[in-house]
Amino acid sequence: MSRLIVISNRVSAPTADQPGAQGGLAVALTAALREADGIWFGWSGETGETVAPKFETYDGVTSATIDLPEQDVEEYYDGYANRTLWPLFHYRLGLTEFERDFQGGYERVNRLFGEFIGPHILPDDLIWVHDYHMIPLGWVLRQRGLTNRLGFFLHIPWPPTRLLTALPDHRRLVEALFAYDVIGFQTQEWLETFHDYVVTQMGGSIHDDGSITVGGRTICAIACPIGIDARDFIAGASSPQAVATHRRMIESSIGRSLIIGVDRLDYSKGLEERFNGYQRYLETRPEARAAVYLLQIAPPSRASVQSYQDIRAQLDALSGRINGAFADIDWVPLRYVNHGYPRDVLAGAYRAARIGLVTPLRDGMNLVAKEYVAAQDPEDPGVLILSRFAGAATQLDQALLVNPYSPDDIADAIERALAMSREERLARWKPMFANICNEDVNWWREQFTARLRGA
Ligand code: ADQ
Repeated sequence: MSRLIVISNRVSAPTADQPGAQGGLAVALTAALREADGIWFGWSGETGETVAPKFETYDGVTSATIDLPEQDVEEYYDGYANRTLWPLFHYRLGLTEFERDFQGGYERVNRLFGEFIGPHILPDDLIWVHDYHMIPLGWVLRQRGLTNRLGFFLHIPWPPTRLLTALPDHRRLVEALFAYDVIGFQTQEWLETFHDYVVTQMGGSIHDDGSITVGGRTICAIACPIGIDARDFIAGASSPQAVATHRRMIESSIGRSLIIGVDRLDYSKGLEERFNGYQRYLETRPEARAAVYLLQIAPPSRASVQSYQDIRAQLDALSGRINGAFADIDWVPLRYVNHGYPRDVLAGAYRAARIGLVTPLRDGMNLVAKEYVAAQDPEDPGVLILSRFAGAATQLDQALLVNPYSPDDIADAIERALAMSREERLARWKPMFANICNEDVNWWREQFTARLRGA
């Protein structure tokens, strides 16, 4: 059996320092790495001179990390990845920064990865590269003479052609993708927007079997939605920590319905729009006001980037205004919390919530929506309100789908969810739950690696 080599910006395999599993993706990939005697390569998260990778084997899984010089972190990670590609790929042209230095740093770091990883790859290793930080890496590895099977999975949306063409050197970035044998997108929609670029900008052709030819090169591009580790999450929802959290939430709710939001603090998650929608609900339904409250958990991310500092300040102000306008001596309409929680605590909180409010403006998939569904009580499930612009909406189409830009749409959905009969809640939840169990993270991994092995 071939070894599997996973390469991503950060490595989340368990280590002696952090023995706990680091989320569903890490669990699925570490299981595959353990089975295939593989290695997970990535940036250590530390700045410093780049020297040979630091290898560590823990619990049957080997990780290998390199440090990056400060300038590289600024230009590659804070710069091109987080200030250019992330906003552009989430349709936020106004937030996208176009700096030649960022692109230079991005390509330099990808070459650096190739240089340090290349010597550790054996001829029949399968290589699976993840996400927008590492698009050119396949091309770099080919330049070094590698003929291995190479796969790439994009966790975020693929932007419409007209947006992408605003990126200087966009064609160079897309051409680099043709070094891979298999490219995976979260949904059919992102796959189709990729097709559109290939046909209109590169003169490529799409074949009936889904393969794509540009020039003399044919590769395979697929839609392959990521799932959660459903079995583990469901078990976590009955763990002592989850049960204790559930009890704590119910007690502190004193009979009011809990609406929950859980997101990294990121402008793509539509938090401001969500708060506006909730505010619209409170304004327009004064009689129902004190029967609900919203708990928004949003740990800060990418705090060194200005647009993230801005969104944080805006949310602080908006949450203050909502509470100032509507709170009473015994009721606060919005509990806004800026830190992370262990998975089982989240599971308990999801289960206590009558509504899961997941309203990103654009999201490759959105795993929180799936976690909310997985954590529900099968006898008395809550209602998922989901943005139609999240990749998850294609699988979870029994949710109440909303336009996250419309405060009225969000307010109406909250009203409808609160009034929904148990019968309708069950009828909506069951197929979503079945989907989450069937198309879980292991299913996703197997779909992708089967194509990578076989194509
Ligand atoms: P993210 O943008 O990070 O992922 P998401 O899919 O929602 O978004 O995953 C977030 C994860 O972080 C979830 O597992 C959630 O439980 C966890 N999390 C969020 N807030 C937390 C908190 N306060 N405490 C603890 N955990 C918290 C990117 C893409 C997504 C895509 C994923 C996977 O942007 O579209 O779904 O990759 O491919």
